[in-house]
Amino acid sequence: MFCYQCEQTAKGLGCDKLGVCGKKPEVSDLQDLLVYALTGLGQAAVAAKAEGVAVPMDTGRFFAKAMFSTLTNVNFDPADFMPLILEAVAKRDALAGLLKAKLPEGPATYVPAADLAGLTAQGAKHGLKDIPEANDDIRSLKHTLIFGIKGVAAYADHAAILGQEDPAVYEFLYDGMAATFTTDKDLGAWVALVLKCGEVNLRAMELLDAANTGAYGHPVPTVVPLGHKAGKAILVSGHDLKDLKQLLEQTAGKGINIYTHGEMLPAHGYPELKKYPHFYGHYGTAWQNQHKEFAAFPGAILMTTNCIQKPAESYLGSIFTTGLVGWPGAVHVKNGEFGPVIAKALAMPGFPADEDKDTVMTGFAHNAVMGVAGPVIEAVKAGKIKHFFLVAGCDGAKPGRNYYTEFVEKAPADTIILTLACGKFRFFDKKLGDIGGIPRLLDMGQCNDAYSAIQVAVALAKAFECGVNDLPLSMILSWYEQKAVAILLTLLHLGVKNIRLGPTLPAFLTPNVLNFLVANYDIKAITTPDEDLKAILG
Ligand code: SF4
Ligand code: SF3
Repeated sequence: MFCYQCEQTAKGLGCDKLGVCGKKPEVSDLQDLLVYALTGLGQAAVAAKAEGVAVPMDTGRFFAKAMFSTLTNVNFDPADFMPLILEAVAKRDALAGLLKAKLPEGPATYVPAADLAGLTAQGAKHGLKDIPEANDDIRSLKHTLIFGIKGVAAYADHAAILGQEDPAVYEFLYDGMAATFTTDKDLGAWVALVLKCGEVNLRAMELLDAANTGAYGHPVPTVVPLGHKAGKAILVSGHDLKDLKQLLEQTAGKGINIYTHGEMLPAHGYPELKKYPHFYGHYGTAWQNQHKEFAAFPGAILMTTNCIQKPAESYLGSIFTTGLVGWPGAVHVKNGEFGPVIAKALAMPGFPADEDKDTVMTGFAHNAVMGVAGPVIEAVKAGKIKHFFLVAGCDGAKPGRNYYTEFVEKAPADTIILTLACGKFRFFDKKLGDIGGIPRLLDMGQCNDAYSAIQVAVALAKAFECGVNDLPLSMILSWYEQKAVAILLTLLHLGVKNIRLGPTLPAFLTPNVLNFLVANYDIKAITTPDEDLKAILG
């Protein structure tokens, strides 16, 4: 195995014996083989386009789903990868059968082994390091593209689940993956392709925004309790709002309260979700604290997407996976078929008594923020708001991530903090007060709601008749997995400069690629909150 797609990669170089995330070599090799098989499907789709043969929409949907299953902390179950590999090859062959051209040797002609052990052995020969490329910098960009595509695929899959699709997004997934096996592009062409991935990700996030708001309404500012009510309980984690909606429907009137965990927190702001009286509050913090927090939860737990960690024995029997998520030994239920989760919750003790704790606010997505754009612009003009910080991105286990807590604590009282994704759990319950009625801490949503932050930045730039880079706005980002890679590429595609990124820079960027980003985008690594605040605010 060799994997360095996420921020916690071993020694900042790569996991080659066992993933720091818990991914075993077998799963890593099978994921590599799935990516290889999908590259072959991508090559067939590119050839089909050249011959004017239409690629079925469901091929794109499958491609996104399969790619998403290789993202960090999604699926750790070797058995789940065999059907995906076989389906990728079957779809490739179905397409190839319609073509006049002969497909090139390699991923497009690969024949899968008959069993899991054989597939694993094949996967060991088709890893990231086996992609044909002699130039280190281009290899770095090829890997960046693959990781960015995993992020795009994740958002495209989420959007497709709610019926929002764009064939142009799927086409890019094919083109991009097929390109990783070409050797005729120079460095400049590779930079352009990686930025194009950011452009396509913006479209995928736009589709997902339309999907979520179309199905459940525009989020509204909402107070979310962090305590609990006496009674049976189910905890829902991950990003998939449809799973949550179906669970809310299926538990109505059953005496079970539903709590969100991690990236599901912003779901409380959606009108069509918040209307359920048994959709009560939020429990716990970010994904890396599962062991402690899940062990103490007295009900069933449902993981709808990333990030799952190895379940502790104490709650292996009460954690359920759905959709693309898998952990060997944890019960998997089909999307929407939550009977076993409900039965488990009813059999478990639940919370013995009410407990009032603090509350937090969410629901400041683009529609809600645009609704107060007038007062915000006035406050900026009057000098009451001096600066906006987008402190956003993933959380993780590294101690260096305290930077983000401290940064928010130290940001002056005349600044506003916009946040999104699970990195917010470092500071989401801080009482930062308000500026003339505008809360200083605005939770815009999940990681994909970076789309909201972009919409707001563009609207502010329009109001002040300047470019986004000229706004009193700084982006302080934390990354962990490949959705964050895709978002970063979107921001670069939009020409956003001066991004501060941490806690460490991606291992897959060579010094030359990094220098290019520094020279063209002034992207920098975080230093200390004091130094960075001083540099930004002068
Ligand atoms: Fe290592 Fe991250 Fe890959 Fe897991 S996903 S194997 S932690 S680089
Ligand atoms: Fe978090 Fe996994 Fe990235 Fe959606 S839940 S942001 S890390």
